[in-house]
Amino acid sequence: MDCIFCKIIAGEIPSKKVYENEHVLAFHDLSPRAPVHILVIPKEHIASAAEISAENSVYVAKIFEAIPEIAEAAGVKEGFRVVTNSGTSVGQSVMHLHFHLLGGRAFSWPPG
Ligand code: DGP
Repeated sequence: MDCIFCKIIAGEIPSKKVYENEHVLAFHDLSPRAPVHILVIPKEHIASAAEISAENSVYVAKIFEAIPEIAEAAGVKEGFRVVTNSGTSVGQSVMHLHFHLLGGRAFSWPPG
């Protein structure tokens, strides 16, 4: 499968890893939008949030279990944003489910 994030999981493309367990990998975003910008992804290929189901939702649970630890290690546990883009119309560019963990600056709400 021609998926950049599957290749990162397989170690075929380098990444700056910050966290890994059986289900989850987290690494620094290549084009950071904030002082802290980490991508948290499932180790199984799930195309987007629109493809989450009862069969694969354990990966989502494991991701959100890991996020407090990742945020603490990044120094932003007191305030961070988690966002996922699902679909090209809202900006998804890599078709492997990923949660952006952003912090280290102020963010507007609602997002633009
Ligand atoms: P999105 O636009 O929501 O699909 O976010 C995809 C993010 O992935 C974007 O912020 C840039 C990042 N990205 C794309 N390719 C790579 C890569 O090869 N390595 C890393 N670390 N990040 C990547």
